[in-house]
Amino acid sequence: MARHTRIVVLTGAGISAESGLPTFRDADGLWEGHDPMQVATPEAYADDPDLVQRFYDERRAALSRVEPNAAHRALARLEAELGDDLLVVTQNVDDLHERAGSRRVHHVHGRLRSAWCTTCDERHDWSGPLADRPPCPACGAATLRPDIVWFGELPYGMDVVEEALEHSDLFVSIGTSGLVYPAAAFVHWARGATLELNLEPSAGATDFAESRTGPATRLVPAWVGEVLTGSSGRGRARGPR
Ligand code: BJW
Ligand code: ZN
Repeated sequence: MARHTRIVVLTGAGISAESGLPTFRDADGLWEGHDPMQVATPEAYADDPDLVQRFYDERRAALSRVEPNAAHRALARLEAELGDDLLVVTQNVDDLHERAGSRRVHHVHGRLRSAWCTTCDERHDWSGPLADRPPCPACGAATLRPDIVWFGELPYGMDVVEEALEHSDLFVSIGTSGLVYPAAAFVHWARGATLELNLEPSAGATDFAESRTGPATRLVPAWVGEVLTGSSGRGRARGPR
C-alpha cells in the first residue's frame, strides 16, 4: 500500500440503501410521499412543525431496525489501516458508518440521533421522538428540533472538508446523486485523483477521472481491497477530459 495516500471519501444515501434505508430521489425513495420543500427547509418547519417532527421521528426510529452493510464495514477496515489518512465525509444523517466501526466520520448534513435546542443552542444525543416536545435537558425549553441541515442552512464544518480535500491524494464519492450543493462541488475542491462509485453514473459523473457503476456492497469492498493490496484502482490522476 502506498504510504502517503490520504483519502477523503464522500458518502450519500446510496451507501445505506442496501441496509434498507431508502434514498431520497430514487423511485420509492424517501421523498416519494413528501415534497422535499415540505419537510426539508426551515420555512417548512416553521409552517408545520408537527409534520416535520413526525417525518424525522419515523426515520430516527427506523435506524434501530437496520444494520451497517459490507460497504460501511469496508470503509471501517480501511480506516483501521490508514488511521488519520482517511476521512469519511457523509451527507447521511444515519449512524451506520459509526456502527460499522468508523471513527473519523464528518456529518455535513447533521445526525438523526442528535437534537438541537434553538433556545440555548445546545445539541444532545437523542434516540427518542421529538414530536411530543420534550424539554431540552440543558435549559428546559420545549424547543428541540432535528439536528439536520435543511435547504438554505449552512452545512457543518465546510472548513474541515476544504482542508482535508486540499491535502488529499484521492477523493472518492460513493452513492450520491451529485444534485445537492456544496457536496456536489467537492470533486472540484479535490486536489488529487477522483473516483466515483455509484449504482449508475451520477449527475456529476463526468467530473470524476474514473467512474464505476454497481451496488455499493460490491464496489466498495472491491475498491478497499485494491487500496489495501496496493493494486490499481485508487482513481486515476486527473487528465484531460
Ligand atoms: C446507490 C445504491 C446502491 C442507490 N449502491 N449507489 C441552485 C444551484 C446550486 C445550488 C443551489 C441552488 N439553489 C439552492 C442551492 C443550494 C442548495 C442545493 O443544493 N439545492 C439543490 C436542490 C440545487 N443547498 C443548500 O441549501 C445547502 N446549503 C448551502 O448551500 O448553504 C450555502 C453554502 C454556500 C457555500 C458553501 C457552503 C454552504 C444545504 C443542503 C442541505 C441538504 N439537506 C438534505 C436533507 C437533509 C435532511 C434529511 O436527511 O432529511 O440532505 S437534502 C438530501 O439530499 C439529503 C442528502 O444528504 C442530500 C443528498 O442526497 P443523496 O445522498 O445524493 O441521495 P439521492 O437520493 O439524491 O441519491 C442517491 C444515489 O445513490 C443515486 O445516485 C443512486 O443511483 C445511488 N444508489 N442505490 C450505490 N445500492
Ligand atoms: Zn436548551
